Amino acid sequence: MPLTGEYKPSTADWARTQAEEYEASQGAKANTLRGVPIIVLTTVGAKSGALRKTALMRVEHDGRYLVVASKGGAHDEPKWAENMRRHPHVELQDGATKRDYTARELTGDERALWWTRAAEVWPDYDNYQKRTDRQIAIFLLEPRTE
Ligand code: F42
Repeated sequence: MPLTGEYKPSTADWARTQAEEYEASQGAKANTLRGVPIIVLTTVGAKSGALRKTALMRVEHDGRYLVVASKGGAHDEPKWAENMRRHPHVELQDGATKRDYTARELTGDERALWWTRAAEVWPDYDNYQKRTDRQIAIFLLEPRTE
């Protein structure tokens, strides 16, 4: 069941532009960052209840996706992370395909396994973690059946 609601654009111009161009072109344009594929995540705003669309690196394994709340190693966490804690039903667009997923924050061994997978795709994640005292949250997105 797709998410419904008013879309509220991100205040980060570069990221907003990439997310909107990617979605409008069915993933045919604006689909990489430094040559590495991205996806677009849609979350429901924790405060606004609006739809928020966020370009993120594509980390996929067996039909499940990982999203990394790095924000370049900033000390403040990206807002979309709290959106997902409040509203775990999210949408993810990978190329022309958009599906519904349930987000689950990872800890322990599961977190370590998926962090390794993420750093294989985007090695800078390790550098981002060195820049901040906060443990960068990561979320596993598992396909919703209903
Ligand atoms: N960011 C990452 O964290 N990880 C990545 O792997 C990543 C890859 C990537 C690839 C391409 C690209 O173009 C951007 C990429 N980014 C990546 C950046 C990402 O797209 C986001 O810009 C970044 O993570 C920051 O996310 P953010 O949710 O903090 O966005 C800010 C800029 C924003 O839009 N803020 C809004 C605003 O109005 O200030 C609020 C957004 C929001 O969700 N608001 C909540 C609501 O209810 O609507 C309330 C939030 C609150 O509590 O105030």
